[in-house]
Amino acid sequence: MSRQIRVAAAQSGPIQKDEPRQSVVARLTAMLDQAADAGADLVVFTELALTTFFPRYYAEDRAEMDDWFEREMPNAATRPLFERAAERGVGFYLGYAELTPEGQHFNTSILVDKQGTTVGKYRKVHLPGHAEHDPERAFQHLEKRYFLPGDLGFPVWRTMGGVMGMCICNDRRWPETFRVMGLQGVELVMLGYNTPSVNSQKPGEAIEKRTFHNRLTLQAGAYQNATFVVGVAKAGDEDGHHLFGESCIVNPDGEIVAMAETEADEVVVA
Ligand code: CDV
Repeated sequence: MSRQIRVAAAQSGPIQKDEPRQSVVARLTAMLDQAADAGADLVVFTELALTTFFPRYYAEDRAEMDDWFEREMPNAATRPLFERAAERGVGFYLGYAELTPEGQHFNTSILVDKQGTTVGKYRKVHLPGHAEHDPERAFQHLEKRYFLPGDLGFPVWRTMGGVMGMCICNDRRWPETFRVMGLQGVELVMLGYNTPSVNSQKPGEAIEKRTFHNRLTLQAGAYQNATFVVGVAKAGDEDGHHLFGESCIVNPDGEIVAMAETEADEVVVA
């Protein structure tokens, strides 16, 4: 039986430190509308899609960072996105920083179906960076300080006409991420990323090598597991720190079938 799902990669342009959640959600909702107008069934947003990439900032007291986290989902700020998606009959993947009622912090993504019901949750397993301030680096990347490693594994969900999987950014660099989902018959893997254009420990590394590694991991993950992969960036300059774009949709032959051309909010569909 042939099945067709139209998927949109909704790349975010930069989010500055003081941009309120409401404004970010309005940007995401506008992209969701654009995707729905193009006939999309499913929209993939990025990692930590509601805020700037805050792990670049150091706080001695970790509790000072709790404002970047969501205590419930949906919440007052994000409800308009959930409502619009349900109105338009579009599912979505959304990355955000999760603070649980037990006080645990995770780098999380959720999968919401076309009725607006959250059907899946994933918590990032491969946390890059470091836990203590590191003066030797060109800039900080403190994911290991602010997040716990994900405790949900790499499940797949049978929803919206396919077998769906989720992962987040650095996860793409480990083959087992894709393989564990591949062994469960995954057909579409969604991944949001915030990847600095500069290597904080090797500032001379060419951007071409970094974007090559992005495409290499997404394309290999797709081909080796006969799955579609949707990789979605937050791109552009955040507070002087550049993140590369190149959000793309890869088919099970490992070919890129759609790619963003800008470093701004941009929707590409396949
Ligand atoms: N957000 C990330 O996980 N970023 C990493 C960087 C630090 C290498 C990545 O794999 O893109």
